[in-house]
Amino acid sequence: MQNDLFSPIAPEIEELRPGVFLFRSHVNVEEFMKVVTSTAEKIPFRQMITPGGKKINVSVTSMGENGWYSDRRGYRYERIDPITGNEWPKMPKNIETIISNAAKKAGFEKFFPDSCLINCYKPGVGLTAHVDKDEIDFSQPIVSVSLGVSAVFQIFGENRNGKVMNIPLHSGDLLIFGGPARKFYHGVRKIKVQSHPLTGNLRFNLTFRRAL
Ligand code: MD3
Ligand code: FE
Repeated sequence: MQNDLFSPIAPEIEELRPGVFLFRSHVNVEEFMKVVTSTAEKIPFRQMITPGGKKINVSVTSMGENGWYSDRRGYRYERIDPITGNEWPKMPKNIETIISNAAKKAGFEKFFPDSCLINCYKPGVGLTAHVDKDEIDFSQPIVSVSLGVSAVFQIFGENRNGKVMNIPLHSGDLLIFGGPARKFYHGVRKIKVQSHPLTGNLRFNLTFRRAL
């Protein structure tokens, strides 16, 4: 792991709260960005509409067997992209292996993601506090990978009006939410104007999930 080069005795994983595991600078950013680019070439980033009719600030696309989708009919996972009528791009095996191996290290032995939601943040865009509850099995964790410019990620806990934990996330960081944390409220503060050699002023976040 990259971390070992700089601090051999530092633990590779930090458990921030029960069920929240942070792996700093864990992934090869160039390798993951290639997958983001090739996915977006097939299914472009787009802003979805909430069931209430509001446009979501974050632009999204998906890869894997199932893609997250939202419109006036609700939040859900779809096997076929309703816009292009095509299957979502495949999740590369090597990427899936990196993710499931990280999950194993956090104690999730059988995590086989069938969906990866890719979020794109422009400066000024954030995510308000929410819970991810469109997936069937909450015993499965969610594994997140951050790419590009940095963000402040927020963990609220069981309800959104408790004490907030602010966690800076940088390119290459991998975060796992499982167990009690799987149903925590969380969000992302508005992205500041910054620059990254591979993404310009953008931040990408990949969330690997067992959807169905
Ligand atoms: C905690 N994405 O896509 S990733 C999302 O940085 C989402 O784009 C954020 O929240 C982002 O739904 C945060 C970390 C994350 C992902 C899923 C979670 C934290 C989570 C599910 C449950 C609890
Ligand atoms: Fe979320």
